[in-house]
Amino acid sequence: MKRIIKSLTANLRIPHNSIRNINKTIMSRQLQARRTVSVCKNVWIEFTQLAADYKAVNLGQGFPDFSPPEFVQEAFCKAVSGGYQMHQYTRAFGHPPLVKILAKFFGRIVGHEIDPFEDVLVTVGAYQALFCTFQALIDEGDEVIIVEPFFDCYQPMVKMAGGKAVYIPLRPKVEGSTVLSSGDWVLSPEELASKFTPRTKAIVINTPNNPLGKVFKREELQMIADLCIKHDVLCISDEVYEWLTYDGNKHVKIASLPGMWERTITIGSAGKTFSATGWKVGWVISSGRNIQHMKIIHQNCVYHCPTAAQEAVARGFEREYELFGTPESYFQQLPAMLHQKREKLASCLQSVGLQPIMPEGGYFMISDISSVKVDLNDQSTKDEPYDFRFVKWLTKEKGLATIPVSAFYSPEHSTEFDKYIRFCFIKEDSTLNAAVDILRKWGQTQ
Ligand code: IK2
Repeated sequence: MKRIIKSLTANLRIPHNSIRNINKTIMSRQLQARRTVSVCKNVWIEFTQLAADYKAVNLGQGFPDFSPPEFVQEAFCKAVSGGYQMHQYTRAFGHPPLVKILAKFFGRIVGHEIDPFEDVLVTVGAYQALFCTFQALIDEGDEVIIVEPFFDCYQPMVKMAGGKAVYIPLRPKVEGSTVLSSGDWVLSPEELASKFTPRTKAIVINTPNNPLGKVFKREELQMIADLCIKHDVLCISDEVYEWLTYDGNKHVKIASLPGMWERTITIGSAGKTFSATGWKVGWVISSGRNIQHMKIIHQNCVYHCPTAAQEAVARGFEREYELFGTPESYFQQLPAMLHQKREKLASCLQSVGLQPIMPEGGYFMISDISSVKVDLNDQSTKDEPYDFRFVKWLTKEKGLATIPVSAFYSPEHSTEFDKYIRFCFIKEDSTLNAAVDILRKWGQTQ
């Protein structure tokens, strides 16, 4: 290529740099597909790298820094040493033992018979479940209502499908007052109703919510369900933290409400369920009428998911099916363990004036930074939202990594919510203690 450019420039008597520049412009114009423009920034990539660069105590990204329970680890080891089949392709839309137990397990909870081969699709984590859902069901010009704060990938995924995101924020019940529980963040029924138009195709909810920790109550879900039925709209319900609820709060599946099975797409994650985020096993459960379209996206992007991980997750669910509701169930033990970690983090944040919003579920806690006085004089971040600057400062200057909460909001609402940061508490006690030490020391210097 270099030689061709040299000979061309010599013959035409023009500086060969300008040919190279023209060439570069043409290449970049051809290279980037329009759907990827404006969706290139990603909070996980940026802040995970920052935490690593500064070797910070990491309460940023949501993953446990401890191993999954023994029974799923053993199931995984057994799978990989169990013969050639576990190392080869399995059924494209889900390993048969896994789809069977998912159908049996969730059929009992939803109160609706679930067909393992028609109504379930196994995906590469909940991420791919979301991707298949948006690609399969959202068309050019469709409107998708997204409840804020929302897991950040909903926005680019709706955009890449050609849809238009319409946002509605959960707000503290009493404006201006200090609200201490995620349960006090609510939707305005009137505001929500006003977001539905003839172009609305779907609404996306996430319960328990990341980052807020809100667990939607039955009445709140009923209000959403009534609007979905009235306007013939789908509900995409991201329930990856479904087993993690505290203080007697109960996770309710919107698919279980009358008239909602046919129009709800429920998304789950083995990564969150069994504390094994690296396995990347997720699923979508819905009526086969909806799943059939997601299968088309799935077969044309990943085709199938790793067999051994699916086998291990199947064994995990089979065990949990038998132990359901007993103290031996991991779905009881994990929230009990996390409850203690939640208390430890909350009391530390309170003591240093970083007022936490107590999560009813999930494994994140957001905290109000508006009363903390720090000198954010880093010029390189001066055009960024306040919480982005704060988190960068905290990581670089104090060695503690967190996540800015405005990343979970649309551009139109992000400035209203840029005085919060998110802490992840599914961490070893030693990691939480290290974070507590940093916060206490910093508190003493204020
Ligand atoms: N949906 C929600 C609500 C999630 O929180 C996640 C994973 N998030 O973890 C990163 C973080 O918030 O720190 C997913 C979907 C994706 O799940 P999976 O890992 O199964 O793809």
